[in-house]
Amino acid sequence: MRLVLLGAPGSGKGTQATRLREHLQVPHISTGDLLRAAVAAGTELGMKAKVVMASGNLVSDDIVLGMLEERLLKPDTANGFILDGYPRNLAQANALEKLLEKIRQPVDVAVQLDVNTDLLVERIAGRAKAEGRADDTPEAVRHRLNVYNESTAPVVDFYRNHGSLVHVDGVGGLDDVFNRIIAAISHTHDVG
Ligand code: B4P
Repeated sequence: MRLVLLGAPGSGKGTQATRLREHLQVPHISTGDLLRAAVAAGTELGMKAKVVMASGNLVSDDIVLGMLEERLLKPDTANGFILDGYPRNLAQANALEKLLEKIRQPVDVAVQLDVNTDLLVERIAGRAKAEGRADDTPEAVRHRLNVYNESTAPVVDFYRNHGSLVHVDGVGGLDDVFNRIIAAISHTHDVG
């Protein structure tokens, strides 16, 4: 199963991807996590990404694609993967399509998690208290939501046009949302 998880910041992508990884037995690849690991390791790429992420902007397409390509080429992706946080704009969507064509692993399904803005802000404020992530400050969150609406929302149409999009209501308990995702993707593969 090759699945792309789409949704605004705070829509539950990372949260649900962790559960889907267990259920589908394929790796969870989060570009946010890859970038945060590079920041924590203090690599040159991490130093560049740190400031951009804290401001709520997108890290440059070249950097993220290079990082993603390296990760997708690891042998554990042979049976599929869950992609979380990528693609975030149309250039990334096109780059991903080319890359996956090259490795003959096209996307099976793109899941868009729908959550209203008030709830997104509330969830991220909760995480800010719990984890203190640098990009969860009110200013950065406002900016991330604007970036999402301008750059990432068109990616939903990209997958709709490819016929691989499913919408899932992301409001509700973690188990409820998870069960909705499983039901929504069950037509693509045997997902148990
Ligand atoms: P990400 O790490 O992708 O962060 P995110 O959009 O906030 O989503 P995340 O997955 O972490 O949160 P979730 O919705 O699960 O990106 C961070 C930054 O990295 C970006 O701003 C950008 O700078 C950079 N970046 C990443 N990918 C990039 C790319 N492709 N190109 C360029 N730059 C890139 O959860 C949020 C909160 O909601 C959590 O506290 C969770 O517990 C809670 N929650 C989730 N589901 C819930 C539910 N059902 N009910 C109640 N709470 C829930």
